[in-house]
Amino acid sequence: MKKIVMLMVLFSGVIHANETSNKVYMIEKFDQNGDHVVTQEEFLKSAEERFKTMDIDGDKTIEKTEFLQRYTEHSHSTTADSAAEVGQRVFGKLDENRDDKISELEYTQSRLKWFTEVDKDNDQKIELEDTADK
Ligand SMILES: [Ca+2]
Ligand SMILES: [Ca+2]
Ligand SMILES: [Ca+2]
Repeated sequence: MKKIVMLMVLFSGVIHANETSNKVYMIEKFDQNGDHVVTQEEFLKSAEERFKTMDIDGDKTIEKTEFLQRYTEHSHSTTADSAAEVGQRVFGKLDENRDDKISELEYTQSRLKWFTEVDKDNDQKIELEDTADK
């Protein structure tokens, strides 16, 4: 019985830590004017830039090869194999219509979904202390 409680505490701690680090990560990455708040506008702008970096041949779609190349370049995994594996999985999530290409719309939409998930109080801003957390 004690064990179960311990596990639950541990588990909820992990979830909470993940949420916070998700926000810290987003603010670090996407806050462009340095006010420690990421607005939806800032977020989408950086998504657009990121899309352009990944679209190597500039045809407004990210082909699977392009994605995997960029992904393995930027991945911190120790082996290229596992980076490619994770890349495949991430690609699958992004490619909603399964045509092995990520369109700008698919990319933006998945990014927006992420934004909405983190933006708990729904004010189109990611800040460290979302009002809904309190
Ligand atoms: Ca900002
Ligand atoms: Ca392309
Ligand atoms: Ca697609």
